[in-house]
Amino acid sequence: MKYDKASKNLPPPPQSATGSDSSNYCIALIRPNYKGSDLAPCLSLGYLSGYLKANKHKALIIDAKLDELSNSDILAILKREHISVAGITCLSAVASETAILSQYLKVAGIKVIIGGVHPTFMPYQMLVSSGADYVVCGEGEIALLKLAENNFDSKLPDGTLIKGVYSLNELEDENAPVIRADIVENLDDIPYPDWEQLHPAHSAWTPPWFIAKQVPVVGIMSSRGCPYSCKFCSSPNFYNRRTRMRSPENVLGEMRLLKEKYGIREIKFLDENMTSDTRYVNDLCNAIIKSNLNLPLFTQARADRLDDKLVKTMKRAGFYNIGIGIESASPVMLKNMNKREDIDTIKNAIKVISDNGILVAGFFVLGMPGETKQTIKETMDFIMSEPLDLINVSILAVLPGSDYWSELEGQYVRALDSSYWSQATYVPDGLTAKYLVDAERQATRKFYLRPRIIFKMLKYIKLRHVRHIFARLRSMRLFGS
Ligand code: B12
Ligand code: SF4
Repeated sequence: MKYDKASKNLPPPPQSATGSDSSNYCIALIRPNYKGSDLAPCLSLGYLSGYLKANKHKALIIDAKLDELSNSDILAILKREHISVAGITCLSAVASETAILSQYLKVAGIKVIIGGVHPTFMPYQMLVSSGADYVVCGEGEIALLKLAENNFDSKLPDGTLIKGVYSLNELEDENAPVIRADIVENLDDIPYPDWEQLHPAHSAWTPPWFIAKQVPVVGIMSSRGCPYSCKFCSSPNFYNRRTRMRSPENVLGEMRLLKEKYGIREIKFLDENMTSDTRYVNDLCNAIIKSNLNLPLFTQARADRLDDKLVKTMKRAGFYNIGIGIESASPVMLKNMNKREDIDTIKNAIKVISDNGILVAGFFVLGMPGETKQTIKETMDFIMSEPLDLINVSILAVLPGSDYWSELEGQYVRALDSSYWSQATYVPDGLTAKYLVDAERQATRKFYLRPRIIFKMLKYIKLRHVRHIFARLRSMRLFGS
């Protein structure tokens, strides 16, 4: 069922509010509203809803960010649909919005369960700040289904607790050990995300950098996890440095569904590190080529997991844009952050992608431990001299779950409010926060304010994204302060 946000003209509530009516939702799965210009379908909620549905439980997805809903709008929907349990998804960047929403729903007597990357790494703090009944640590499919089957109580009839589900009764303080929820080992056993409720063709979805060959564009994932250990990244600790892949047929089935049922015209692979298994990507690309789906594709990959042969196959499959996490052009910095790549490998990957006529996007992070004016200059020179088509330069945000979170403890401000993601909260010795912010702005401006780049970008900008573009450009410090 779909609610109509604009008119608040909600569908009539189900006949029975007792839970016995099979059409009743057992839970609302919610993405809180937050400020920010990038917008992608919330796959977490889609996967959880799809998994519940396949196991005969019905969830209502409420994407408060997409539909610009306030907390009282969310509560109104819950009341009208007679839903008494809310599952909220939470990234660290929305920890405070999540806590406020949870407190609001608790006052109205709603049971609240919070899952996602942030509560996985900060379960105690999340429970305290939000007043939620439970947090779920790790991947949520199995734990949430068990909760649904057990009337949303973590205590099972045999007296044991559902694995990975915690209340304040089990956690004494922030150092209390937690174990993660059980995972579905074979990703093909997880149904496709509940695309019906994610509204994949919605005009508000924005591709990174707002460039697309075709619209509508959405993101999917062919794998979960990454075997590397970059110190600034939280994924290695979330997935325990393991990668699980869906079969090429399974991925292709989802791509076909998105194209044929929902009219999707372009797909972004959101995998942490799509090419970690090059044989797999090769097989997937060959399956895509054979399928004649003809969808433009883009993704992110590690430089050391790309060679000319693979890039050529990726191009034939439809990849027209490949992003690389370059982070820094300084060998010292690459070593410090445990990137396990050298600068020649990175340069070679840029050349291979570019020579094959594919757009190359580079991601850079300034301000990691050891950064100096000299290493920043090396990165800036690199940005201006390499054949990159797009860049994203950001300042290190020390992420819960990343190695730096514990390694740098006491040396950065753990505020996690909205300023955390745009300001320098960790400042390496010898630099200032202002220096980092200025360097970020300067690198972005110098790169983008060139005719070659502007004309190239204009080719890919779609009308439907224009209203988001200025906010994004401001957040990239392309203009404004
Ligand atoms: C798509 C994406 C986005 C999208 C939207 C994400 C969203 N969900 O709202 C956009 C582009 C908007 C985005 C923005 C940002 N992102 Co982002 N993004 C991703 C990406 C590439 C995929 C996320 C995804 O769909 N995963 C697939 C799903 C299935 O996994 P999942 O979300 O973890 O969900 C599972 C569990 O966590 C759990 N779960 C999740 N929610 C719930 C809820 C309940 C009730 C339960 C029981 C369980 C549960 O069950 C799910 C299924 O197993 C990830 C990297 C990655 N590959 O995961 C980064 C990632 C999530 N992003 C990250 C970051 C840092 C950001 C930004 C801060 C970047 C920035 N500086 O602006 C912003 C923050 C935006 C915001 N305010 O929320 C970090 C998060 C780290 C952290 N500690 O929070 C990640 C992990 C990248 C990384 N490795 O560092 N992002
Ligand atoms: S930054 Fe990329 S390669 Fe490094 S650990 Fe994270 S996902 Fe893996």
